[in-house]
Amino acid sequence: MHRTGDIGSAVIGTGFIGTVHVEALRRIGVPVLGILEDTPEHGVARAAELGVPRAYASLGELLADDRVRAVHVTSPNHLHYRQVVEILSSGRHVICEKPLAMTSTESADLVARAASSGLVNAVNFNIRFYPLNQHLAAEIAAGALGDVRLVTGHYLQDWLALETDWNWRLEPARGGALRAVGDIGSHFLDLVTFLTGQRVASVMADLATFVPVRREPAGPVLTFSNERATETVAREITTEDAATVLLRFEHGARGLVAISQVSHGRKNSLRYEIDGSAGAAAWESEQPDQLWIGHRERANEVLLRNPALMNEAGRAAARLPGGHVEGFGDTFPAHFAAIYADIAAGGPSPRPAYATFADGHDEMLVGDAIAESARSRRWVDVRRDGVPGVHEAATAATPEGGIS
Ligand code: SOE
Repeated sequence: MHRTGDIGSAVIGTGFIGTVHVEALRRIGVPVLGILEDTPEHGVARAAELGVPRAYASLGELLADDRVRAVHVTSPNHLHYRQVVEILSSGRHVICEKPLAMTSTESADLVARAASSGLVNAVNFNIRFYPLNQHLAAEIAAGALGDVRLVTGHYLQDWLALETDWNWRLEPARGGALRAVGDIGSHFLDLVTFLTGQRVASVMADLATFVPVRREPAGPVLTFSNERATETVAREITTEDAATVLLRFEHGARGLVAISQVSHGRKNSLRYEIDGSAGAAAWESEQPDQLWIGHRERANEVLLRNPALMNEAGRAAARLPGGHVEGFGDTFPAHFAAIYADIAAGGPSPRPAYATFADGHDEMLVGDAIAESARSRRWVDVRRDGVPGVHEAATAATPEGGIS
């Protein structure tokens, strides 16, 4: 058993989310020994800005640093697979951003490699780690809502609402064949699976591209950037701006979710409502310190996040007393504390609260079913039998990997 302070880490990619990783690692006392960027020069500049001791010039150089025991992968999606393969082969624990890979063939391979390595493997579905979500998952498992019947909700953002909004996620070759579904729909689906304990069994999906042509700026653009480029090029868009999906869960629950990156005014709004036979619960990521609890025969309640009023799982994820609002950035130290406890112990625990590669792969399979359903305009079962997804076939057939 190591102390987390003795486990050296490195972070690949220091955009919006990679920076949150670096800050969260510091908050739990894990040394960030270095970073890797797209070019050595960019790496040196970002290491100086973030106060990180070293910028590695390549993944090979990073993995040659024996003090690094865990690597965080926050690079664009198309790099995840090959970087994670190298990291696992070098015997390092790995925390990868979602989606885990570009296709479910890749993600299945990563699951197999991680399992045979015995190393800790995690996917950054951080939303599980809002303390009230940890609390609610344990309450539902203990029967507080009775049998789960209905799961409804949305994940809406507006940062890609305008034709001048641009990001690498819009390009199928870098972001994947599914965009809104892969980037944020995957968070919703992972979260409700975690909360209810039920995986998605079948889907009926409709995908829409409302902005078919966008203006790509001459230079790179950070996620959520407000900068407007003067020189742009027209680009045809084949990935979805929005999706509506009907869901059937494995133990009979039904669901409905709207996913969009073009909803004006919604910055980062994930909302769910879970109706059970004995009660209901609802939560919204833009007011994350409040959990609504619905009753039929007495007044409804609102639980304000408070370690003194939550169960053990909720308390473990909370870092501040009640009334001191915790948010997005606070889910990362809570998430990483759970992952690094396993790293300190030497390997994955039997049922981790964090999402493993197996969970990340499962979201890829649900994505395959969503793509197939939208294309064929019918209900599609999630294939967990190892058959390559239609999503896979689509990516192979068209170099752009586009779906309409
Ligand atoms: C962009 O849509 C994004 O940064 C996602 O990639 C993250 O996973 C989400 O947490 C916030 O929005």
